[in-house]
Amino acid sequence: MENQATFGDILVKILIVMVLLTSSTVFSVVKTSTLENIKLHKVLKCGVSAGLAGFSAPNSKGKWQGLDVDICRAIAAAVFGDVNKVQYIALSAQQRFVALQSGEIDVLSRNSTFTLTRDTSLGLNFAPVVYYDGQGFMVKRKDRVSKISDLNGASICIQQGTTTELNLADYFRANNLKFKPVVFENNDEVTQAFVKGRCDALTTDISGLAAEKSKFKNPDNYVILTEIISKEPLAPVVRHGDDSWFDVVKYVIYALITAEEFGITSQNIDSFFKTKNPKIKRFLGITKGNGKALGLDEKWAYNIVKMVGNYHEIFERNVGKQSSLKLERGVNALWKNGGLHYSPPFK
Ligand SMILES: N[C@@H](CCC(=O)N[C@@H](CS)C(=O)NCC(=O)O)C(=O)O
Repeated sequence: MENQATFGDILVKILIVMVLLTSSTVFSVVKTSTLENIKLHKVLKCGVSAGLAGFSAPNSKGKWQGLDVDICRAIAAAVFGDVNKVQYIALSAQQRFVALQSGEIDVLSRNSTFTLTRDTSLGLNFAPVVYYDGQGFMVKRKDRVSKISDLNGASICIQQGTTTELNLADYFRANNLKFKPVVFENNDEVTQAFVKGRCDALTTDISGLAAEKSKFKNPDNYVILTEIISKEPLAPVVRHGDDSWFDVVKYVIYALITAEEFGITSQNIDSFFKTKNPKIKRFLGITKGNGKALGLDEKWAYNIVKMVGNYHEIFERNVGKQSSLKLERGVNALWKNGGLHYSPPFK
């Protein structure tokens, strides 16, 4: 009997602890809702690269610009109807995920590759890809290197805390090639070392190589090799544990793609208010529901496109034809044009 009572007591205690744990989890989720917190503080804290032309860099007036910056602006347009309510926090490759995990930033929009380890062990969630990339190599034209195998035994400059390091080691090992890594913490150091001849080649995402090349005084003295050694799907990132916020960031990106699919741009969006197309009416918030489902104003998608543009506009002005990087749409075209960008339906 005594034993039974003790067992019963333990059971009751376990149940109490379980109830307490469950309710404290519920409370902590409620307390730390990212969207509510952002609305309360009237600012979105967006982690970006310190200076990566085309993706995120302050212009001569100190105003942040680039494809990754436009993602922050689009989120702010959706949440506040105001693209300026963003605080940009410049982060090195090493610092970026800790800043997100610790709550220093609400979202990381910093040319970060979606990988299994980051998605799981680091406790992060990747939003849809905003730029499909791959790792490449830049060399000096005078060195007459035309393919990666010409770099056997070469010294290669790379940035710490990136996917670049492992890709490089994997590729050279798999192809029986030797190399000497020359590693630095930040981008400027890597590029300067390459320019000053401390290494024979510079390796990173092709977009990063194009960004650095666009800043050189004599870009024609440098060549980006055509071979690509990895997949680098670059995507914004949020912390595990707040699905609603993850949804908001996801659908902001999908809204950019959907707008391009519908042919809606920042310039022509107002002409769509007369549309009879039920899908477009839902997208613009004329037919209500999508805003409420996300915890946003019904005009959230309208505000994004009106204030920031659709994916095509963002791509072209920052990294495409209208920019100094001059990158092709390539795999970054819409699915219906042979590319990879695809949005689920807005219904
Ligand atoms: N996509 C890769 C590389 C990201 C990365 O940090 N690349 C460097 C070289 S392009 C960079 O953005 N540097 C800019 C900076 O440190 O401000 C990753 O997620 O690890």
